[in-house]
Amino acid sequence: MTQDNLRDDILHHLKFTVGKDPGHASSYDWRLALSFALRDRIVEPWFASTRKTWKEDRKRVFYLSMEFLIGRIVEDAAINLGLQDTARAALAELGQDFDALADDEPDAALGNGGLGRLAACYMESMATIGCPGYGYGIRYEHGLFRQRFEAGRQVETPEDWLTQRHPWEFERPECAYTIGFKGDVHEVDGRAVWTPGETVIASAYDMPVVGWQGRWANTLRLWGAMPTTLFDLERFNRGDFTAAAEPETLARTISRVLYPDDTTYQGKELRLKQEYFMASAAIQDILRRYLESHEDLSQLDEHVAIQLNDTHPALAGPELIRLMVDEHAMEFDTAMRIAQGCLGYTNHTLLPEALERWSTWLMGTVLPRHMQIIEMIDAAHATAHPDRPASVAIVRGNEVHMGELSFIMAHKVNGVSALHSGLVKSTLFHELDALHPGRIINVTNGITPRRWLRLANPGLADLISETIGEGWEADLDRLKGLEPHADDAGFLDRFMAVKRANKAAVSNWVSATLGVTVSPDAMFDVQVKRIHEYKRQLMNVLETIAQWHEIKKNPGGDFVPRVKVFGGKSAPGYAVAKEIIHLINDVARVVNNDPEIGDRLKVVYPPNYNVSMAETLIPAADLSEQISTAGKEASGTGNMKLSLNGALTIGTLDGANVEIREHVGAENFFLFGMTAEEVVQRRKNVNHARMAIEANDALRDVLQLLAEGRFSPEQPDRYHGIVDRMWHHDHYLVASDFADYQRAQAEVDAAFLDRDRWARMAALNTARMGFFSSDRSIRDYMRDVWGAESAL
Ligand code: GPU
Repeated sequence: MTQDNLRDDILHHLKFTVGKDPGHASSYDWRLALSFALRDRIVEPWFASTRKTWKEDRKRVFYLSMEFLIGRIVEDAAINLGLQDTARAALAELGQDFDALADDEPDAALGNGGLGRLAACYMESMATIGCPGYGYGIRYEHGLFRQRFEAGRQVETPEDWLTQRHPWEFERPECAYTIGFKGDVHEVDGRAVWTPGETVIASAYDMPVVGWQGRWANTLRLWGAMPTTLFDLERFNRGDFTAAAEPETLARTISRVLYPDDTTYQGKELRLKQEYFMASAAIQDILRRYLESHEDLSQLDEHVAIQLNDTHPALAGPELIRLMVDEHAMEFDTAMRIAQGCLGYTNHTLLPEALERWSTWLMGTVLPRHMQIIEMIDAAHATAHPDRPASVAIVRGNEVHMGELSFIMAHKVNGVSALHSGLVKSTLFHELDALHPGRIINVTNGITPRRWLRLANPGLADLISETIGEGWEADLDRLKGLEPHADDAGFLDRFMAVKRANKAAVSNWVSATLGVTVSPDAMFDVQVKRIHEYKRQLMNVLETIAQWHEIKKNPGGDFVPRVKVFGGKSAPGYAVAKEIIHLINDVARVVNNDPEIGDRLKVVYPPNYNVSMAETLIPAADLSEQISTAGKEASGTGNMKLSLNGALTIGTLDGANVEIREHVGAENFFLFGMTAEEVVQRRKNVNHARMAIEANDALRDVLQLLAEGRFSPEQPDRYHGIVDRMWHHDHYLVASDFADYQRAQAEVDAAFLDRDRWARMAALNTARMGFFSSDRSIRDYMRDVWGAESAL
């Protein structure tokens, strides 16, 4: 019955929404028709959820983020609606293959990496739990760039997901707000009046986000920028067509592209405008909705929680105060108290180069009224805390510090792992913490098991359901029920057979797309994440070279066969990260074409790592590389996805690795490297790198090989920069951690040789990862930050 209904609906949409008849429909047309048919089934729960929230006047959560790294939608929606098998069967009747259609969908890549993917997992978990929530972001026309390799170098090309029809969004042109920039501020009857010099329109596009089993659905509202005046008719009539279109072009620029930087900050005017554009549209929308059913704003903080995903949306604070004071005639102090009651701030990094600050000149020019309000916030804080040190001022050294602004505007500030939150308290916001004890808390990140296990790894998901029963997807602690089976040879065989099948699929794909043959029996050793010095892909590739060198010196020796898998993009302007990409590709070329090496070592680096590629690679991983310099990775979330899918981790005591190790057990985790405190101590020795290199023959040989150009014969000096930095500016302590990394890698080899032991360790990883469900994270936020309750 449901299958017949769905089939009929697909046909109906193919004809009346897509405008094609089955005989002439392409797989693109079929995917659209399928998407519309599934979307129809979300609309009812979506309306019901919204009605319930309003009727009961529940506290609502607004999650403000410059990034939502959603990935593909159709399969996720089908799974959460419980319609995947039905859709597969209905499509088969129509001669279509569900998986092929789903694979054809472009990723919604409106984010860079961890921060954006976290926002997407959180939206899905809020919908699963029934937390009344809205996501607010920007509808970028171009998401994260596409990555190609040309002779081993990263080349970026624009991403253009919106050239295809986007069936999951509802355009809401009637829901639009004016966003001002620049201009000046005058006083009229004792009140500030801001007359913007430029204005654009923020226009809403809504996507329903449906939770597990379709019991609840929330809205992700993305803003597109539109011109206030379409074009200059006078210039058009004079024949100056390009100039006539100028206002439109300028306005649309604001939502044109996602900034491709991950954890680095650049003080660009357009970025500031994007941030304010999103924050202002969100706050105007929140206030409009609230005032539809409330007299005034005096109780706003009892009904509204606004979460800042890092400082990028921090102008929401000053914007909220501006609207309350300038438009609603509220006293500044009252407005400040209410805004603080609403706002929460999540910090995602300690890296100084990532901390946002804007010159007072730029802020004062682009947002003159907000600059005044920021100074008022700062002054109010100084008055309330006359003993406060100058170093906590929001405005200092001619810059506006967005971290301090966010901290002072929020009633709760959180880090994203236990270690990170501790460091936020003891280092980054040490002085503010002393003034506001209890404000900083921890909410350890999480991942949605619907996408990262049920969807990505159906073989393992089915095995789990058969073993412990259905329903673990929404109650991930139930994976604990697998523990007793970690001593059951039959279960472990099936567990490893699933892994083997996932590896075989990746091996076929690698051979088809990269032309490299890899054996599914080799260990799949995976490092997938943005390329960054602190994440130390360099250490991994140097160890790869050391391994190659070992085999060359002992060509008849026994080695545990490994496939080193890398995936990830570099920010386009990050020269050092791009050198590392080039090196990985050069090493891959030499190693993979060396007949003496054979299957004992392969290096693969498929280009354009994204959410969809993660869904393919993660279920096939044996080993998860989480090797950042301790104290630098705020949390990591790929570490969780890999461990949940039965990969063992080789990792440092950094970010959430610490908690993963506690949960899966130290005996099921390959630990190495310095602690965060040891890192700080070690750097005080100015000769740390030289001493470590001189004490390690293998590392010295590797650097020598690089210096000689063994991996770049056409340009022997290509890696002199890397070698020089290793000896003299090894800020991320690759050299100092290298020997211990090698020691841990040897232990990994030994464990892998003992297949039964490995299988047991892997299964225990899966069994003990329940804590890292994003459902748990969202419940933490609801209880500790938002004061919100489930409506289910
Ligand atoms: N992160 Br700040 C990003 O992906 N982008 C950013 O701009 C900033 C942080 C990451 C952290 O590096 C990572 O450790 C963390 O797991 C993730 O945010 C989500 O909290």
